[in-house]
Amino acid sequence: MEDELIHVIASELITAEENKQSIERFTKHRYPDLSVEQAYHIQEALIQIKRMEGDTVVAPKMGLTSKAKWDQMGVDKPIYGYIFDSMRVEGDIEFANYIHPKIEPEIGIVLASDMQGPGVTKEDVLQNIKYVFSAVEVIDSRYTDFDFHLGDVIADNASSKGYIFSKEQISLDKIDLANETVQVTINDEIVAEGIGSNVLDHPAESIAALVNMLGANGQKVKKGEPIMTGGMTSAVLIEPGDVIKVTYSTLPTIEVTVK
Ligand code: OOG
Ligand code: MG
Repeated sequence: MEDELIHVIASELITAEENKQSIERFTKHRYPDLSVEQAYHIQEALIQIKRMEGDTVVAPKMGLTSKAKWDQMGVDKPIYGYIFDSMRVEGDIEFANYIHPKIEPEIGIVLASDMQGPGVTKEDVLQNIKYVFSAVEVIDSRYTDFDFHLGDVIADNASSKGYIFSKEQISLDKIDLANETVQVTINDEIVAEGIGSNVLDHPAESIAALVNMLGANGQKVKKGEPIMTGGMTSAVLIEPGDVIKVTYSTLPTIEVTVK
């Protein structure tokens, strides 16, 4: 795929985000053969545009790491994207900033030292965890009705748009990552429930997958980056007025309202 075309697609995604106007997935008519490799080139171009506009990358993130998400989205491979400084949600979730926001409960991990793949295992990651935190991701696909194929969602930076992190840092000896449970309520009604092992059997496996995917491009995962390991449940649409409560078995509870 030519550089110019990569840039055109990245720009269309940025425009959709800025105008809060969803677009048709590229694989539907225009680029039915969009490959994973091409899609990551588009994602890189999109990240570059955001950087040039003055935004800062906070961390990579993993996506599509649980069967719940695969079944919901019709896609069955883990992917990565990036979160930016401007995406941090402070106070309420402002509905007007999004096209059609959904929330996901996630386990976050910070590494103690840099890691580079290939060949990194879950065990390697478990030896190198600085601390764990709880997260709520607010995803907002730029595609109409969240209708996308793998290439589309990779190009779209894995639907990244918002995130809330717990302030407390939990040390690894205080938590059993695979058995950590989560319950999401909206207006006191249970809307989703999950467990850490939903995430590629173990959230540390998700970090290993990230390290190995980035390693294939000669990139590291850096110490200190707050990395979301992927939704533990299917994602839930939210609406103005919703009071969201995400309760974990060990990690800090996160509560937020949609305005
Ligand atoms: C892709 C979002 C991927 C996750 O945690 O699975 C992601 C989507 O479902 O729109 O962030
Ligand atoms: Mg996510």
